[in-house]
Parts: sequence; C-alpha cells; structure tokens
Amino acid sequence: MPTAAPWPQQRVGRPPMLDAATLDEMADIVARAQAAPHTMPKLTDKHPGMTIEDGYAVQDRLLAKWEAEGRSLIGLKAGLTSKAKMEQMGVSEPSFGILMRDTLDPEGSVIPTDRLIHPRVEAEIAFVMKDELSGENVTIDEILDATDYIQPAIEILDSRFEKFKFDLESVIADNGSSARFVMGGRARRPRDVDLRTIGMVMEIDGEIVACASSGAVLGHPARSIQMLVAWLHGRGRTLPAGSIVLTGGATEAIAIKPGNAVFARFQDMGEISVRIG
Ligand code: 0L1
Ligand code: MG
Repeated sequence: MPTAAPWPQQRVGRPPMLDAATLDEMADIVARAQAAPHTMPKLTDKHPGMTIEDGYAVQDRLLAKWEAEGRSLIGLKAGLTSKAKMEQMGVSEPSFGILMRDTLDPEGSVIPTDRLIHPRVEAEIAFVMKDELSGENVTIDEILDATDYIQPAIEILDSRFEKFKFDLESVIADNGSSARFVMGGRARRPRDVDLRTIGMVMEIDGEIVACASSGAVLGHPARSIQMLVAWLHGRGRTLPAGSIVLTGGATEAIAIKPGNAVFARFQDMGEISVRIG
C-alpha cells in the first residue's frame, strides 16, 4: 500500500468566528455571484478576521439554500491537493467543497462560458463510492474497498473573486471555485490500476498544456478521500455511499476561452473531451 505523503494538518472542527448574520450575508453574496455571475471582492477584505471554519459555515448555508431551491447534492470535492495547485494559489492546505447534481455535464458536452467569469480546467480522478465511509483514520485499503469505481474527470473551475484575487478562507466560501464537472473515459475498479502512477495529459486545441501523474495528488488520490473523511468526521458527518468525490487536479488549472476544444487523456482509462461554448 502507498505510504502517506507528508502533508500539512488540516484544521478540523473549529467553531465559526463570525456571527450567524454575517455568515448569512456572506452566503447571499456568494450565491448571487454564482447565480448571475459577477465578481465580488474577496470576503476577507470586509472581514479580515474570517477563518477557514467561517468559509465552511458559508458553504453549509449555500448547500441549505440550494437544496431548498430543489437542487441536490451528488458528491464532494477536494481541491488544492497537489503541490502545483497549492503553489499556483499560494496556499498550504487542501480545501473541500460540495458538488451539486446539476453541475455534472456529460462527456462531449459544450460547456457554455457566458455564465462563467474566469473559467479554468483541470484533470482529476473521480471516485464513486459504494459504501459509506466514516472516522478519523480511515485507511487507504478501507477507501479502496468502499469505492465502486474510479473514473476520469475534468473539473471546470470559476473563481468569482475580482481580479482573481483571493485567499483560502474566501475560496472555501466560494465553494472551492466549483462551477461544473465532466466524467467520462473508462471507469475502472480501484484495485485494477496503480492509482499512484496514472498519467494524465491535457490538450487544448490540439496542444498539450499540462501533463501529470495521479500521484501528484497527495502521493495517491485516495489520500484526498482520507483527508475528506477525517474532515467530515470532525463535523460529525460521514461520506455517504453513492457519493462522487473529485480528488483534486494533479496539474495547475488552465484558463479556457470560448471555442476551445479540451481533451484529457488518462493512461489506461480513456479520454474525455469537451468544447467550450
Ligand atoms: O478544485 C480545486 O483545486 C479548488 C481550487 C480553488 C482555487 C481556484 O480557483 O483554483
Ligand atoms: Mg479541482
């Protein structure tokens, strides 16, 4: 089994610092910026004392609001899980976010950008869980046992922050820049591939723009799920059976524009293509 890569400790389970009214107001600001896309200043400009837990408290409010609107949760995302992404964003710990069912697009789709501000793409390994996972110290073996299949994915990120300037607290409140995601290629059982060494090549308009190995994600992408389950545990939650989990981009995210043809090849797992509309 893979050895765990050394990684910063995530800060779990601390209470929010900001009061409920301020968190409600932040959730309204973020929800509006996402629904009728427009930029907003990073949230810490007005509230410099905002913590990472405040960011997650805003996310909880977004989820409650979206569910009340009839949208449903389909899974969770881990982000900033590779050194390339952390360096690109100037942060030192992963983030977690929610994936809504209506943000999943089929392979081969045209992804409209008229509702996106700073769209970027990254190639990821998605896990689809068949069993619930819980606990502070779930092992990689337990994660693989609980996984139905893994599948190639492309995440389309869209930060809503002005001039693309933000910090981790603000990004978490903006649901980790989640915009859309696509799953495709060939699904595989998790033990039928070496999850540490799956090569990924991202092409835009026929030009290679990024290459990576799946091991760039914390040494093994199941480590993202290990951290996610520990983080959920810190909040008295579990990872439900049936969840899709995006484990994080192995490369930095690449900017896209209308007309681009995005193609991601995954070693022994096929490819995904999407067109940017
Ligand atoms: O999926 C992710 O890696 C989250 C990234 C958040 C920051 C960004 O917009 O790139
Ligand atoms: Mg991602």
